[in-house]
Amino acid sequence: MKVESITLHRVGMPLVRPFETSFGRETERVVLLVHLVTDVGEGWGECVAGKTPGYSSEYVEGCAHVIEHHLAPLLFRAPHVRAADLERLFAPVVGHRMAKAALEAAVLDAELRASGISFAHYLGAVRTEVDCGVSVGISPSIDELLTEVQGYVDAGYRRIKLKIKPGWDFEPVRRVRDLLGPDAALQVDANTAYTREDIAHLSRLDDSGLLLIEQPFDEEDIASHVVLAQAIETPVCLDESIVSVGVAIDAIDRGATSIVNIKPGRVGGYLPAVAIHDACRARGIPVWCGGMLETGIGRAMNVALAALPGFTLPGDTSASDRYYAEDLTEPFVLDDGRLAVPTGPGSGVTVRTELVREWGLQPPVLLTER
Ligand code: SMG
Ligand code: MG
Repeated sequence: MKVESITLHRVGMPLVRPFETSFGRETERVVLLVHLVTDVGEGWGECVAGKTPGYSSEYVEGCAHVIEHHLAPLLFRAPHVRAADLERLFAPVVGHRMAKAALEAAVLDAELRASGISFAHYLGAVRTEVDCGVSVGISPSIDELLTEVQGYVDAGYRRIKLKIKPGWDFEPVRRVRDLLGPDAALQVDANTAYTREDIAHLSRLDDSGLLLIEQPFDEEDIASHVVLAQAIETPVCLDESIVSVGVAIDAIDRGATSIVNIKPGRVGGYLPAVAIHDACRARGIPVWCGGMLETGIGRAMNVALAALPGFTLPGDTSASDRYYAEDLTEPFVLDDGRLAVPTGPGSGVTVRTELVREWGLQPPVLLTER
């Protein structure tokens, strides 16, 4: 297909409650959306970068800049664009995976809508619904944390993930374990808040029977994760570190990670995400689908990805109402702790363009071939 125009929308989405991690507290998500118009139809993609470079070096304005000045021109210049060719087409731009992933999602959406194929079918899904977990932020107090967790248990979530940081680890984790009982699926995510010196301290988490500990150390510090994995019983799972299939294989081979969090935005798109899934599956490494507070646009695609056979653990694929009172698409609603995988062409959801306009933080930017 030929890409005719790309419109960038910056949308402000109020969160139903603040979300606090080891690197900051958010009350609103600023979302960059890309809307592609092609000769065969339209597609939408969501960029997972945050407003600030807190989770990763990428952030909304950086992504918008690299799309406008470096990636969009490559798309406009290509006579025939196919999602499967994008990794090669975008190769002149180093890194910027979240920006590339947003465009890849929009290209895939347009391509699949035009051919009447769903994301799930195209990616290789084997399930019609996926088990859902929920990510619980750092709370002002343990009592408030327990109330929030109980609400998610009542809603039916099949796994709880707690954000941790130094000073907010064993005690909240132990109290949540007591609340949930010994058999409930519970895991923690440190978002790089610890260092190798904390290994003895982190080994105390073994008492809480966790499914895994996610990314305690710096994203570039694979070596310390190897040392941790040898020192504790709790499985180590990498998130931020896994930026490509090559890094995934290296981290697995070195024993740094025995479970992998796959986020399409972090790895450059859904096709690289499938490649990581395949590499993990070939090595007997379970994977699960991470989340970046996606609106229904990204959520629909993530749910399709989470239906692939290697996704054997519940993902951070929670319902729309975990973050948003109103979603930018039809809402994703939990049914017995699961979300249904969309079956319609492309992402299978319809973007509420009136809301995109109404919640726009600035006028949309239209890009065309110059
Ligand atoms: O979408 O439910 C979600 C968010 C899940 O905790 C979550 N994501 O490191 O895994 C992670 C964090 C990063 C989000 S910070 C913006
Ligand atoms: Mg994480």
